Amino acid sequence: METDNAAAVHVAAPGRINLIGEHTDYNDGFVLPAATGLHMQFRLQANGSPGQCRCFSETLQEGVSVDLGDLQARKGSWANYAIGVLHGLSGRTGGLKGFDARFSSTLPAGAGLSSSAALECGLAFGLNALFGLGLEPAELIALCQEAEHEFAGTRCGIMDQFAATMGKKNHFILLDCRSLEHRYIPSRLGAYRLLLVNSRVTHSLAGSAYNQRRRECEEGVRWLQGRFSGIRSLRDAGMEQVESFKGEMPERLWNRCRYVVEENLRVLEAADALLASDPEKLGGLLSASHEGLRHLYEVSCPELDFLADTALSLPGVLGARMMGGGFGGCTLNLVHEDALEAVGEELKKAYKKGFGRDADPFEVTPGDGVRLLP
Ligand code: GAF
Repeated sequence: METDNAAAVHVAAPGRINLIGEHTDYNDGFVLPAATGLHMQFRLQANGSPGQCRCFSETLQEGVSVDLGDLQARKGSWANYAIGVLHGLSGRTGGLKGFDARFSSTLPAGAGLSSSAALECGLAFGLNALFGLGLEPAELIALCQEAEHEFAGTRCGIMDQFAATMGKKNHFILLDCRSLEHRYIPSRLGAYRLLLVNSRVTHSLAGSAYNQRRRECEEGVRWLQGRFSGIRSLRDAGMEQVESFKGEMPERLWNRCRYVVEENLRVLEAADALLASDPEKLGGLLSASHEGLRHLYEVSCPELDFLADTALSLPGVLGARMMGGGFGGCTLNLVHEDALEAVGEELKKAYKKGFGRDADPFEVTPGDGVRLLP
């Protein structure tokens, strides 16, 4: 029932990279992400029905049909990201109607570049434009995060949806995840570039381990609140306060708290290093972040550790770390421009030898957030 004369809206929605600040967003802390140049593309058109919504993924060659009157989660389906967005939009506005959407992607799925945020943000932004719903970016970001929580079952922070929506070419976003105040920091890396290496590993445990880390942080906060006032989340804790629980708090919890407090400090230092165009300093912070994620927060995996360790042993590499939620996906490497190709090749060779798998290295630069295409 697609009407020929209904205007179509075209949208590009990027994924996200994160320079530093992993698992700090849901602790009300700081992050330093950017949108990627790689993105999903959407074509959206009203179909004249009151509530029949059809979404077709050209990449998966698979479509779903959803009725606005019956927005229920579907077990294990990518449709949940779309259903969650429709739920969020229809709870906030009265103007949503039936539509047909087609989308395709240049974002590698399962690589930890948040293709889910790209899908949510692209659909929300596109439908807001198509039906003139009048929602502000902050509302779109919030409803996309809710879609993840309530329909996909991941209690994620705000970073991915914020970066996918608010990204700016050649800039990182220093984001305070409590106030959502943010500042764009130019990507001044001198002669260095960012090389992502896709481990092509995805662990099925990732979702449940993610939610478990979040619960552990909440438990850590309850311990801290028993002794100190003014602590709403781990963002409010200082290292001396965490230190005072050493040997008292279960070690696992203490490690989680220590990691988050230290990572928040690293984000602020990294922003300063970027502003000062000091890649050496930045590289050290990236590698320290990896060590924390590996030993204290325990969200890395042998493949990511191997890729980060190997990268650091190569000439021209200033820093390397796992990126995103963990248990697979990509490492992020700060590499001299003259060594970019050699480092990629060496990592591919070593990874094949060590794990029998193909690693996929590619350069990334910060891109623009979700936008309309002509
Ligand atoms: C995932 C989540 F979606 C983000 O909110 C963030 O917590 C990240 O993991 C870890 O930093 O991408």
